[in-house]
This record gives sequence, structure tokens and C-alpha cells, in this order.
Amino acid sequence: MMWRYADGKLALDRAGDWISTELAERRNLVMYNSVGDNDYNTVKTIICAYQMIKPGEYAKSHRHTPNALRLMLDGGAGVYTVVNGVKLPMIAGDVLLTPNWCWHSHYNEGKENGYWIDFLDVPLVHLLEPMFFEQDHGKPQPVTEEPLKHDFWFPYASTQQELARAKPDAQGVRSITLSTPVFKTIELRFHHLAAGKATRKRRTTASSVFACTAGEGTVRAGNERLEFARGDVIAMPAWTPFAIEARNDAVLFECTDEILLRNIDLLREEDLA
Ligand code: GTQ
Ligand code: FE2
Repeated sequence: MMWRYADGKLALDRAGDWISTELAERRNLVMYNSVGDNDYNTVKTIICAYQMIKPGEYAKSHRHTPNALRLMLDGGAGVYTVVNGVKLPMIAGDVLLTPNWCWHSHYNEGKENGYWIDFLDVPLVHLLEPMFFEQDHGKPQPVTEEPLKHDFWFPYASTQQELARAKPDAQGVRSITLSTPVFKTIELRFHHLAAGKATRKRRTTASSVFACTAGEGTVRAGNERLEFARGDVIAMPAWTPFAIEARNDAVLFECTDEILLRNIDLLREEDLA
């Protein structure tokens, strides 16, 4: 299944005409995969949503046991998130972590709407049941730190530099894994495919979600052929044979439960013809 950023943006803009962050703690649009009797998950362990925050808005502080992270898509200066008192800017392509039980709230002090993609391991926590959630009941988080770098913040500028330095694999694809020792359930990667390059067709018992941060291309998954562009999101359920092909220079972000599968000895991977 694929979700288009253009559609998500339109729906969020319309929601923004009606619903404030006073009425809804988060203005998010869940990407549920309409397969079988599923009515929530994006893939088995991960849920994604587009989220939008308007200038002057403040998405209230809360914390929960699911791990969460955001991939920033668009927004002017002045969009930021606060995680346990640490203020982190949100610039297009940046990845920001809000690990299990960290207080977090989002702000837009700029002039343009801010848009990003949320990734959470909520479906896994649902399955296992240790779901806890706490609200700050209107007490904004005091900002205690405004660091220039932080373990919970992966600026896109650094990502692009690291991708350029990464050794290409046999197919010419450059990949990096973000260093997220705080996450034991999900692992984050970026892939760079130059125009015309393609990944090898493979399948894995891990489930992933891909989001495009630059360029365009095609994902072939099972019997589907999906044309993606910047901001689009693709669900890759476990054991689906797939390959990704770039039409022009493309960068894809990947959020995968591979680390979890590996740690419980359930990771299997197969290269296909
Ligand atoms: O921004 O804190 O899409 O708690 C779902 C749950 C976003 C958030 C979501 C959340 C958030
Ligand atoms: Fe949250």
C-alpha cells in the first residue's frame, strides 16, 4: 500500500480549517493499511501518520510507552519539538526521536504550516499490552536545553553527507543506519539510489515502512507497481518480495522492525532472482 503526500497534505489542510490543537492533541492522519480485518496498523508493528501544525499552534505535551519518531517534510523556520525539555528544530529531512516515556510537545512559531510523518511502534505495544499514556494537563514543558546536536536529532544535512560517504553495495545503492541505541524495536535507515539504480529483489521477515525524502522512483512489491515521489509513504509487510528503482536521484527513509526480529531469532532474508 502507498500513501501520497499530496493527498495527506490536502486532508490535513482541510482538517486545519476545522480542528485546532485545543480540540485535538495531534492533527494527524493515520496511514492504515486496508488489508484483511486490519483497521489501524500501517504494517504489523508500526503505525505511520502525516501530521500538520499551523503557525502559532502548540501540540500539548504528553508521554507514552510506544517509541515514536518524526521525519520532517515541510515547514518554515520556527517549527520545533521539545523532548524532555530539549528543544530540537525540525527542518525538512530531519529525523527526531521521542523514545518510550519521554515528554514531547510540538510547536510552530513560524509563518508556514509544518508537515511531517510520525512513525510509532504502537501496534507492537498493543499486542504486548503495556500501553501507558500521560498528559501534562496544560502545563507546557519548560525548555531547559537548546543544543546544536543531540542523540535524538538527525539533521538531513548530516544524513546527506554520510550517504555521500557510504560505500555503495553491489547494486550501487548507498545506505546508512542511524545510530539509535535508545530504540530496541525499530531501526532507521536512509538509502540513496542514483538515477536508474535499483535494489536487488528480496524478501525479509522484517516489516518496513519507506518514505521518500528526495527524487522519484518505482517500488515493485508483490503484484503492485507503485510510483513514488517526495513525501510518499510505502508499507512493506513482512515476506513481500520487493525491489526499489530510482527514476532520478532518490533518497528513501526506512523504518523497520528488523532489529526486533533479529533479537528474537526470527529474522530471515532471501535474495530473489
Ligand atoms: O506527535 O505525539 O501520529 O502521540 C500518534 C501519536 C503522533 C505525537 C501520532 C502521537 C503523536
Ligand atoms: Fe506522542
